[in-house]
Amino acid sequence: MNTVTRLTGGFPRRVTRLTLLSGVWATALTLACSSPNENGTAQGGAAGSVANKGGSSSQSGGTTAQGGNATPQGGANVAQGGATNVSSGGSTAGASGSASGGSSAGAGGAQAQGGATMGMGGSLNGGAGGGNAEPYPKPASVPAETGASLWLRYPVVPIQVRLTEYKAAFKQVVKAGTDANVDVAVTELTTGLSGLTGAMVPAGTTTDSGSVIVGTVQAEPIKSLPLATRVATLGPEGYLVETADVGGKSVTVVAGNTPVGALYGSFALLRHLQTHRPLAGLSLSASPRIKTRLLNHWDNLDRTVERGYAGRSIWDWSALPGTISPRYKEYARANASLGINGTVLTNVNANAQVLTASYISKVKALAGVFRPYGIKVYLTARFSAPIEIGNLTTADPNDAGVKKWWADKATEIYGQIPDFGGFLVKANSEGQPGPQQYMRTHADGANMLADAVAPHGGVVMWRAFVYAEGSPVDRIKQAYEEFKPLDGKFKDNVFVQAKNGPLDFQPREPFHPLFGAMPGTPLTLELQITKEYLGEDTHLAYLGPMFEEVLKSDTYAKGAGSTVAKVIDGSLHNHTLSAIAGVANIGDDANWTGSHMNQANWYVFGRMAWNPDLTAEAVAEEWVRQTFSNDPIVVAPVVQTLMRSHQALVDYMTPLGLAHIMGTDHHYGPAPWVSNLSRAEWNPVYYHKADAQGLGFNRAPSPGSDAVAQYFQPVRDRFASRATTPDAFLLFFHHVAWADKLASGRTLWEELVHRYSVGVDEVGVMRDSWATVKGYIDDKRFTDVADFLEIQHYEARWWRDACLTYFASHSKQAIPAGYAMPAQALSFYQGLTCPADAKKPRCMPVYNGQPSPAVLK
Ligand code: GCV
Repeated sequence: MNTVTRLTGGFPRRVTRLTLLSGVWATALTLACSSPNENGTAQGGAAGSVANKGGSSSQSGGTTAQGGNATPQGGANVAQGGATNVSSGGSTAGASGSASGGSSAGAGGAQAQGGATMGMGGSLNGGAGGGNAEPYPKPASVPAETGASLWLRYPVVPIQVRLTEYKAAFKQVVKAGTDANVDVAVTELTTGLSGLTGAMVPAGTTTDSGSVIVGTVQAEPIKSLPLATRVATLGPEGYLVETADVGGKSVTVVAGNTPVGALYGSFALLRHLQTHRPLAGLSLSASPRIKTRLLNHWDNLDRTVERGYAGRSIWDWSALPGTISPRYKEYARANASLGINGTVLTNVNANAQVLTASYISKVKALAGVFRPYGIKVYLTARFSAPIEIGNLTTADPNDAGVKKWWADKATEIYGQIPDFGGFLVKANSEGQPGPQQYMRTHADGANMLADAVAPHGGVVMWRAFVYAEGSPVDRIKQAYEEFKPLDGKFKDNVFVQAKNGPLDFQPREPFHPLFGAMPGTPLTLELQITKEYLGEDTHLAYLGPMFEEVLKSDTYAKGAGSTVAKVIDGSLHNHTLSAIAGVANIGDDANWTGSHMNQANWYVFGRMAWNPDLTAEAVAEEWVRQTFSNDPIVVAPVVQTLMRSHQALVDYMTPLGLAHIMGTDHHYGPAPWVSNLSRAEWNPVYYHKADAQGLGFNRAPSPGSDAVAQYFQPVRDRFASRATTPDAFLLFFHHVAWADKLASGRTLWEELVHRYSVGVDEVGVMRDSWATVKGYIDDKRFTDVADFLEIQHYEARWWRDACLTYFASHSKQAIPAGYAMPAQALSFYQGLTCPADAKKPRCMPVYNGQPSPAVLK
């Protein structure tokens, strides 16, 4: 029995825990119109480009190609994404999406001809944007960085032509309007422009040439400019950034319909400059597709963080409200730079204490820091709070006293925090209390809370991550079975929040069948930025490709093109509300996220929350340029490393649709053999179902669990048939015989060995690729990343060898010729007990020998 005692504000409770997860998933585009392959959309381009580097990478490139038409398909999709961004007037990402999208497929070709570094740089006009051929000087020395500045570093532009251009254009910042958001915009612009130009760019009051005018269209001089009418079409959070003539003076205008729009425009301009784009033809405009863009912190009041790998919670509750850590403002800046406009401060495994008066005053203090950055605070609501802190005897949502208690509580909160966002609720899941304890439904519970916050303009986000006690036929069916019948029964200010996949945050899962299936309810997509099942802080796995996969998945709810992105942005079913949430990976570590590379996952969540059409590769590129360097010699290998990293991890952890085979509770290392936990669906053996015949969970129609019936056609039929299920999800939906042939021509057993082996070797390629940037970025961050890649390489081999020795005990087959033998016997891996630190359960014995090559020929 796997149990954890959660101490949440004085209410210790034993909570049953899942220790297995599953996951596999494929793009809707793949589902809709192409033959299956293991590689996601963006992976294709990256794999293709890497394959051309030769050496060990050619193994994986070859593998990718064998997996199907990944490279051309990926390239095409990336290019499509870029085109969309440009036409929607996207800012830097829009522009770079176009550039790198086009180059993604092309990058491989360029590199095949030996232009490895410039392949990507060339696509971006010499790496500095806009046709600048001036090479980046190799830095003589680079000062150490902790990573604390994230992507908001603003080093002086090191190429003269661009520096000269920027210096001429940016001499002062002038405010148009009087709101706090605009004040912040001025501060951000003066800070950023001063850093980038190496000259003081102050705030000014009179409009001279070289001014940046930032503000709203209601304020002069923006109000009288011709561009003001175009801003009006961009919605409340949209922005337009262009050069203009004001009274004969050449200026740059950053205009929003609202102050927060102006703030977002300021960050868009800074992003443009941080990525060294030219100013000629400057025209950045965008507005968010999704209205509510939230981080969800799983932070406890004692400053532990559930599934946190970056130190303690940044919320220093005991010091609040008197002491305001400078980190709160830095946090708000970083989020605002991405367009994140809300944060749920507390864990969904909630503690009612946060709803008491003393905590509300602390929350109020945080809200005060965040407000100028356009960020609202939300809290998790523990359903039993009326009992725990309200002295009631029931939390029954139909009870008049309970209703009044919540209504009064909402009034109390809004009295302190008028722009409070609302409540996020995990109910009747993993031991959390909920309405079902009173024979009420999720809708009854959500609506009661919705009534409480509605008079104040608040919302309720009710999570669909539920699974019942007992041993169900198939756990992944439960959320749909519980929530689909409730469609149309929720109040107007309720969201139902579903994870990207139907199981849990696995390395790869098919999209959640609830997306598209509840037309009468706005659905929130919950992504996990913190990498609970993806190597936590240590393993490099850039989640952009995974996020892109789910957002582009076609549910077919209203025919082809009914993507998950269109479900959650409200456009598919005409909802006014729309939301997306990312479970934060933030803690009090100096670098915020436990590893430098994990910052990219915070970044890409925010950017895709703003525009779900952005491509993972475009976002990776802008992040690398801002975080490390614009020099193509850095940009190309690091972007490629990011882009291949997720697929590499899937391959060495859970290839071909395997899921939830991680170690009990910590979810870090391999443990596919675990079978002794008290609930069936806590055990890895429940998910992979390895036996003498084969491997995989049969979710096809009877005798399978028929989970596929929860999908719309043609997705349902595609997953129901062994022949049409993409390799990426094969074992998620089918029990496949060991000797069955896959699209590659290999048997299942051979393909499993191959995938696991390629995954290991890919990490070797990533490590070697990173080594090439030494001397081009600071040694501190270089070494931090290099050290983690070294660990990841060994641990990938651990995963491979542990899983293959275990599965071989069922398949009774030997490792085929051409692949390395596992380093140890199965009993060795089963006998490993990892160090006491449950957050980093690393096993020193696995750091022996040579992790790669695993593919020997
Ligand atoms: C917050 C999984 C995680 C839990 C998490 C839960 C959830 O089970 O392991 O830590 O709890 O998902 O999303 O509610």
